[in-house]
Amino acid sequence: MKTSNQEIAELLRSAAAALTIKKGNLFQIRAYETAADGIEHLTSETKDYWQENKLDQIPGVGESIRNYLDEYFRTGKVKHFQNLEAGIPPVVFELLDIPGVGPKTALELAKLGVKSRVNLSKQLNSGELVKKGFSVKLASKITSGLKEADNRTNRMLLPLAASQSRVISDYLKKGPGVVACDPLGSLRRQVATIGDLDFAVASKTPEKVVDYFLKMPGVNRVVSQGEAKVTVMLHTGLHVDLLVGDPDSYGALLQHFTGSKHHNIKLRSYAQEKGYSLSEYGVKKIIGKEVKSKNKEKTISCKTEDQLYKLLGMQTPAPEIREDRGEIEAALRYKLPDLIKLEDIKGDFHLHSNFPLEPSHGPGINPIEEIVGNALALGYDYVGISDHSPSFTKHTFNEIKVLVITRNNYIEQIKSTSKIRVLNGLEVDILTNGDISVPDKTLKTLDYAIAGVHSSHRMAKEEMTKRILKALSNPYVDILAHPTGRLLNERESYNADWEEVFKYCAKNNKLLEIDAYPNRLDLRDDLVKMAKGLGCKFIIDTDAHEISQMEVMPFGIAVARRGWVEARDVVNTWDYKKLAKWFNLKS
Ligand code: DGT
Ligand code: CA
Ligand code: CA
Repeated sequence: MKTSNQEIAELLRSAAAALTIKKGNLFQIRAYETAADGIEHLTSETKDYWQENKLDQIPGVGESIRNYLDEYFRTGKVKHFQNLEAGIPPVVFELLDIPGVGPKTALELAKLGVKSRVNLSKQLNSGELVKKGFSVKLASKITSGLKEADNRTNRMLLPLAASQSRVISDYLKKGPGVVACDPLGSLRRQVATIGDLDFAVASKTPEKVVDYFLKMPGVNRVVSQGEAKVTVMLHTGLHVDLLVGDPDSYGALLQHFTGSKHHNIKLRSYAQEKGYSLSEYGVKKIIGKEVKSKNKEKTISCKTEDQLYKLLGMQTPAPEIREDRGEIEAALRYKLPDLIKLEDIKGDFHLHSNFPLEPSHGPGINPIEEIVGNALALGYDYVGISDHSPSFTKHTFNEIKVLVITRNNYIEQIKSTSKIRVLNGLEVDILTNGDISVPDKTLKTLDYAIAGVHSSHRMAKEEMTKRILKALSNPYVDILAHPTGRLLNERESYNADWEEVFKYCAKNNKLLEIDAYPNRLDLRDDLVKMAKGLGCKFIIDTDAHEISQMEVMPFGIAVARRGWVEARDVVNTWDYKKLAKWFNLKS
């Protein structure tokens, strides 16, 4: 039975597609899609929720879907879904996964004789589909969609990886003779997506720890096994690597298994020049041309990572920056950056409320007062509300103005009674020609504006660069929202000349947003580092549409740290006075 969250989400999406094709109830279709989204973003497995009788805690899953999920976990199928899908060629469901292919297009492709994804690709390349009457424009859209799908890796997002890893660590820590246990690899480096989980354990009895690990609930099969190391696959399909090492050399094991591979390779060759040999088993002194001896006495004790780096005459780089992007050189000069920490954050600026603004994109679900209350509970000094602006296509400029002014007045009232500073912002759209979806005279009434690309992501690089630069040239735009627009495992980054955009931002005091939402994190760490190098300032915020999502801030901090960002580079670590000056607000 397929039980990963991804697979359950697909099950629901297929049902939604079948309903769409059969012209079913729109609310029901939406309900399946919402449930699929909720499940995809869970930090635990749906099956665990089911086993613990907690399906009702999954956001977006109502009673009827709960019953279907229950039937699925009990019997491996959902009768109702099978009935819905009856009569629809199976290839339709296979094609739905391709960006740009919806249920109706998939059905049309099936009717035109497409047999599989591979066959679709063939018929597109040979021009056969278009000859059969398929739209040229759609054909080209699907061709790029297929390319995008091929590049997808389906790596796990950080929140799920972190919560799975906690369960495994908790288990391992109770193992026989376990002195310490740490999750390492890309999770410790806080990479936005995780391939597999890696654990190190310090113990004098490695065989016993390996045996114990193999008995962990959820282990499906052993992929490979040695005396002190083992790789297993869980029922969810996830791979887990375990390495057990001597507590005296645990620092070397931590260092090795944290990686990254490139960092390790560089560090090892540097160590060699200094006369040391590094490995997961420990640090050894090289005498002459050879590692002096394999026996244990010659191994240099190295209980912590700090000892290892100190031995090599350098600072310990934070795990997040161990990517061979200059950190070894900086560590040798004792010039590592003082990376930003979660505690440095004094407020969140990208938050959506349920204020009736008739917005262009999804509103939030909480009233502004609740968001402000939650910001206070999180210990913030200030909070900015940034609803999507009123829909540009459905309103005249004058109507937009009236809606915004109504909201301004409402927020003014909240400002006057709130215990923390409240800022009145909007998230506005960067239209295809670079114009902003809200007129200047209305933008002027706000404390700040975040501008983002929310449509036509597929523009050519030069055009997109021009579009963004034009938007940023608007004097009332303060922040470039979620640059690159990627959605992890879903949508690729859009193309732009980032160097040009960043130079413009640095020169004109435009902030770059690091959107902490875990499937976005779309100002990627490599771009953050480049922007920082060019002198840009940042704002890290959560893009929360529900107050519990305000807790995703650590993922944004992780990206910032991976991009070498210090607290002083991030405006929402500043005190209100300095911040007010930046945004030209009354202090
Ligand atoms: P992932 O799992 O794809 O998200 O990325 P990582 O970094 O967790 O990679 P993984 O699980 O293959 O290996 C964990 C760590 O083990 C890696 O960060 C560094 C170390 N390592 C793995 N392969 C090599 C290697 O070929 N050479 C060196 N020096 N270290 C390696
Ligand atoms: Ca890994
Ligand atoms: Ca691994």
